[in-house]
Amino acid sequence: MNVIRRRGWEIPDRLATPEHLVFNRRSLLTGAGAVALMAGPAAAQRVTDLANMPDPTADLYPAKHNDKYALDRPITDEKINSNYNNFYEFNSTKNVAMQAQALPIRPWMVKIDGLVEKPFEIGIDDLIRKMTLEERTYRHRCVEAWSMAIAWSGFPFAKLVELAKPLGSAKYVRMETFNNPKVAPGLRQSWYPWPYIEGLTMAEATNELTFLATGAYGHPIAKQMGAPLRLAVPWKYGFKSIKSIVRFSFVEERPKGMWEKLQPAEYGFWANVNPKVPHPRWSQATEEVIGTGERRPTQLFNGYGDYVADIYKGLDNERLWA
Ligand SMILES: Nc1nc2c(c(=O)[nH]1)N[C@H]1C(S)=C(S)[C@@H](COP(=O)(O)O)O[C@H]1N2
Ligand SMILES: [Mo]
Repeated sequence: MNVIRRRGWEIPDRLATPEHLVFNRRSLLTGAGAVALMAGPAAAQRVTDLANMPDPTADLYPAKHNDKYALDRPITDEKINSNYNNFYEFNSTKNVAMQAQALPIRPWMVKIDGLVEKPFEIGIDDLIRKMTLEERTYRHRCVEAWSMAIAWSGFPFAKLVELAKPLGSAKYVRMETFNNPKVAPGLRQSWYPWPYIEGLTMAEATNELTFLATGAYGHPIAKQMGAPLRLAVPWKYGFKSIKSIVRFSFVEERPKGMWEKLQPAEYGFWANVNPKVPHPRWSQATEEVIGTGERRPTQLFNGYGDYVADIYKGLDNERLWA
């Protein structure tokens, strides 16, 4: 007999599909949306409790480690990493961890559309269970000249492309973050051109380094780090690694990211790391390694040139670096 061991919090199979029906009920009862409307320390405690609510995919972590992408430095301490984040949907300081707990991450539908054989929507748990999760360590470099090293869990973006079945006419993937001003106050600040959008060429999207993270530090990814699904492109400045993705569209035209719309002279489409090309307002030559007090020289393509330099051959007329 096939005995399936189930932890107390796991939902029985008969309830597991369709995902959105199960979780709708749950989110009505305990949803972070409701919590966000409460105030005071009790609400803060509830928010923390919700953040610690068991994740339906928790059994998949820690994922098998892939040691191909070894680091030249220690992994950034998890406490430091999860308390120094950029997530402008919540606020524009690095101190967003607490506020980000108000984001409800179930149900979470991911839409795949545009130039594909057949557009579809898929629940995040169904999507994750179609993939084989692995763990990889990457270094990331923010355009603001700080860096971190992280152990992500997730799957190669190329696997999502396989699932999406794009048409030959697709040249770019456009990604979009959730846009619910009720849970994320930054989204009410109308001077930002929300929603957060980012884009990659098909060659970038299918490069072996391009990774969709569902976890970090051996468990499901924290909300402030972009739960439940976040991009990781370590050779580009941090703003390309879009968080909390709800939609992947395969398109012919180059997508314009939120930062590019806001400030095109400073933030372009390519945004590959290059220590020799300064940001209009500061040098990119070195980086502060968060949590260590150390400054290090920044490397071309953030040190990942062996994997990605070929993508950019023949693109000399493009502004590849910022
Ligand atoms: N949706 C969304 N994605 C985002 C951001 C954001 O504000 N909103 N900030 C970006 C920037 S500038 C960086 S450096 C990284 C930060 O990721 P971390 O907080 O996990 O270190 O997320 C990127 N992805
Ligand atoms: Mo960044």
